[in-house]
Amino acid sequence: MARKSGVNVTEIAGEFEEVELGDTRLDERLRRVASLCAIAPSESFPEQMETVADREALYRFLANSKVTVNGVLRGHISQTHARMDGQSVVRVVHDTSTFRFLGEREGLGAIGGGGNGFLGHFALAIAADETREPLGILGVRPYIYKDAVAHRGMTNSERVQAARNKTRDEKKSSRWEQLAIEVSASLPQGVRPVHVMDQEADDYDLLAAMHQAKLSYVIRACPGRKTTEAGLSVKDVLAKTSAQVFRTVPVTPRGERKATLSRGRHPARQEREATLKIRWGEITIRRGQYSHSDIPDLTLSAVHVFEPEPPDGEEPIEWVLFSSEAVTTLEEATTVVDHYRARWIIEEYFKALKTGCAFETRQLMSFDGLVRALSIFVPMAWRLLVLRHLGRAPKPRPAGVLFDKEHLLLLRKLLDKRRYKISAKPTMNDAMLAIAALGGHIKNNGDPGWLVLGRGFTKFVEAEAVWRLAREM
Ligand SMILES: [Mn+2]
Repeated sequence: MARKSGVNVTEIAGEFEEVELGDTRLDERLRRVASLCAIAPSESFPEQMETVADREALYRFLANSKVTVNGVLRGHISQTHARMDGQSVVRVVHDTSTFRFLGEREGLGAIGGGGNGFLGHFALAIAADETREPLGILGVRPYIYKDAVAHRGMTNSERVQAARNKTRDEKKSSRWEQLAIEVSASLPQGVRPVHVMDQEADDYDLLAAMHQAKLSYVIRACPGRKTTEAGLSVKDVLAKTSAQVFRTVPVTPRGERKATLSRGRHPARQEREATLKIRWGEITIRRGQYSHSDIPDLTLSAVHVFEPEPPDGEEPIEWVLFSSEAVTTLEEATTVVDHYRARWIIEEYFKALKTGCAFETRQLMSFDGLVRALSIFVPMAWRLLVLRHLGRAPKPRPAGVLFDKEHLLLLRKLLDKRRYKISAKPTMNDAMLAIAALGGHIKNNGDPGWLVLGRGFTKFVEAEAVWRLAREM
């Protein structure tokens, strides 16, 4: 059932082919446990492992100190590089997510909002064209907040001082440029990465490090940030240039619950069409008093997208984006905005990992074990993401992008029993809905969520494995 290129919906083995954990038996064990996990990504380990021997092998694997995130992901990263074939620019979206676990586990740290867990900093490759196809994960850095413990009992000013005394490399925020530098260095020849980061990365030292490493980036910035022009913020400087009508965009509604959960960062809003304007220019920012950077100031491009006339009582849409790219025309400014618009896909990826692969329900008793398990789920979550992403693309794509003829035949047979009909020339959307239907999704209920899609996918992959077995006999 292999396809010539790209992605095949039920095959994960290729993502683990090139692993090198320093022990061939360990490599083989990884392939075995990964293939079992892939059959049912959302199920618990005891359910995924068919035999007692497999279960023991899995737990031994997850307890082995030779098993590292980079080692396990080697194959997936190299497949991700292969999927960049023929592309001159690739977006690399970076972000951090929190993984929360119930109960006492060894080595976890306190995380925001209460409870224990760890953080994972990720880099996800996304095609730079309008398909925005997720190509795979390029790097993962799991870490724990150690400051919470180290700073216990300190006064506020002692805490500030402790933070200032850290070198750039010791600072948590350096993970952004470190991963960007590392990921860029290993990309195939001729592929230029544009690194995309949210406002957490608007930090002088980080921007300076990106410049020194000559990396391309689009980073969301604080509109009120000071510039070298006396008393003028980034927004003030840009306000001196004339704005053009940009786009009309639908704004999705946001409830009170989300507003409360985000502590005001994402206020509640009504559904509306927002008319946006755009302007751009060059701005210069200066390093702060406690900066570790040896560059005194930085000149970069800034693009301002804003809603000049928001409805009464609604927060206006506003983005300021910093970029290394030259921006002198509307087209160039639009390119910067479009790079940033691909950022939300990493948020979807985190949902695929947490809900689609049920990562936070894993019953492993230590940070190290959980991190090893995470690395096995990284390629699986990516595959679920691709399925949902292509299934929801505004321009319908044929199901053949991800499914071969036999897959579709099997899907038809499985759904016949439920009197669910798939069109003769199915699109990716038809195929995604069909997979979700196996998980109990009802077509009229709109796009399937991660839970139901993960469940349907589990059933499909299981059925495919049985079918293949039956044909071999
Ligand atoms: Mn973030």
